[in-house]
Amino acid sequence: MPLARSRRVRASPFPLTLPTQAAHSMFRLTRAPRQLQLLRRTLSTTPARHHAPLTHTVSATLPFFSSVRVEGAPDPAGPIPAFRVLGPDGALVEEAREMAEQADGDKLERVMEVMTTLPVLILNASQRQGRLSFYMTSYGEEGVVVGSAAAWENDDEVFAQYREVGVLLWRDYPLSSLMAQCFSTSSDAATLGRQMPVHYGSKEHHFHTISSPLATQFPQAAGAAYALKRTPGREGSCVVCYAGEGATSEGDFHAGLNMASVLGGPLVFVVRNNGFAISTPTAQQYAGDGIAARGPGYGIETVRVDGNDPLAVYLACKEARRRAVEGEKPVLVEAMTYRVGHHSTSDDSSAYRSLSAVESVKKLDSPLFRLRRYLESQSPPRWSAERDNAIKDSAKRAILREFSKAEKDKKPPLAEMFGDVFAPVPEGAQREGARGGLERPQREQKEELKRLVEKWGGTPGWKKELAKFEGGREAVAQW
Ligand SMILES: Cc1ncc(C[n+]2csc(CCOP(=O)(O)OP(=O)(O)O)c2C)c(N)n1
Ligand SMILES: [Mg+2]
Repeated sequence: MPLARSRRVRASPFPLTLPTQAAHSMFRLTRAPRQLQLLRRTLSTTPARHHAPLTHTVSATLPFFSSVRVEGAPDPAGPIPAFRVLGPDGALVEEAREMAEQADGDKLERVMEVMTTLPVLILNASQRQGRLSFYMTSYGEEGVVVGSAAAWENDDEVFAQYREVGVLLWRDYPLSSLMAQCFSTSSDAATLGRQMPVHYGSKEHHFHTISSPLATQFPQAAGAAYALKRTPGREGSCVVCYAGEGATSEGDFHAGLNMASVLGGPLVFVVRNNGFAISTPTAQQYAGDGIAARGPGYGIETVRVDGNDPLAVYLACKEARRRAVEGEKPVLVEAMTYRVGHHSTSDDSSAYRSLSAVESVKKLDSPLFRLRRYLESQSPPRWSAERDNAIKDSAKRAILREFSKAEKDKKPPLAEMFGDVFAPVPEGAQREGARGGLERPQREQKEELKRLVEKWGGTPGWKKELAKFEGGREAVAQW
């Protein structure tokens, strides 16, 4: 058997097998106070906040438990249900009608617009492999990313993982900045051309620069929420922390959640459970009931949502944010979705999952299709084929225009590659062994780069690449 075949695992397109009945019953809503009640979860574990062991419930038997209890679910001790408002065919779940109709229609149209733009951006960026060194897509996860983005205020502080460019699009981050980051040009204001593509950051858009090491955003977000709580004038703001389910296997996830629950501060954790961490399927990532089951362990209010239902994501995140801000505490949202695209442009997922499973999710469960159908069914219709095409056309034109511009822009001088890593060496401390020692690794790296440029800089491939940097090869020679 060829290696690729033997490594292939059966993908579980779980959006199709979510405990929908349970989800529907959980959110059978009639009055607003009841809606809020139903998002509240009680646990079979001890109360989240108790002060003395004597307040524990006692039992004469050994009360082992292996699940959390969800009030309102048909089987309170069964799998945690996911909140759903729109079915895979886009039809409104009758029991959720009242809640769905509270959502602002204009906002949902904007969600649809941004969700429609996202794949156009992805397609045009990822297809240019070779011209763009690397890219990561959000195919299949548009509902989680844009549905949640719509629930935040524009000055909420976002700590993202890397697949959440839709949040920036929602906040009108200019395409020119986006391209400058992906092409590492001199106009890349946040990372000055030193970061890998898709590591966006923008102070103006309250979007903290993405870090490659997974899960570092959890403790950072916990700290930011604590800071927000202590900052006069920022009352009412919230921190949002996005991550994939794979990142939650890192120690930082646990440290971050514990810090957040103990220190407090308004914070919503959104975990995109898309079934994979590169090639590792969730079955090899955890043995419990996903990520939602962990929230109660940290005393954190939690909700699971059908991530392919943009409207449910929006409603759940809006409510999560309200609870986080009013309670000055963290709330966890687990969104069940599916990574339709490859992990990145460096990945070929056919090596570890069946392409037919991917195709069936694409056909049977698209977040774009669900919301589009819902908006088309409104009276008067809030969406149409013409509008869909017009948005795709204008997005494509704008993206290609910015793409061509960024491609021609110069990259910063090569010497700047080493800037901001070490503190500036103080005057008179150049000697090795003194504080000047800090400079040594930087100097060694520069010398190595200079040596390589001198050796290979004249070859056609290197020549072409070096010409893209301000000052080119000559700037290196002057070091
Ligand atoms: C600490 C650390 N370990 C490993 C990696 C390599 N890596 C990059 S993305 C990724 C998978 C993450 O999966 P998940 O959190 O589920 O996010 P998804 O890609 O599915 O959106 C891994 C293992 C890394 N960047 N950082
Ligand atoms: Mg994942």
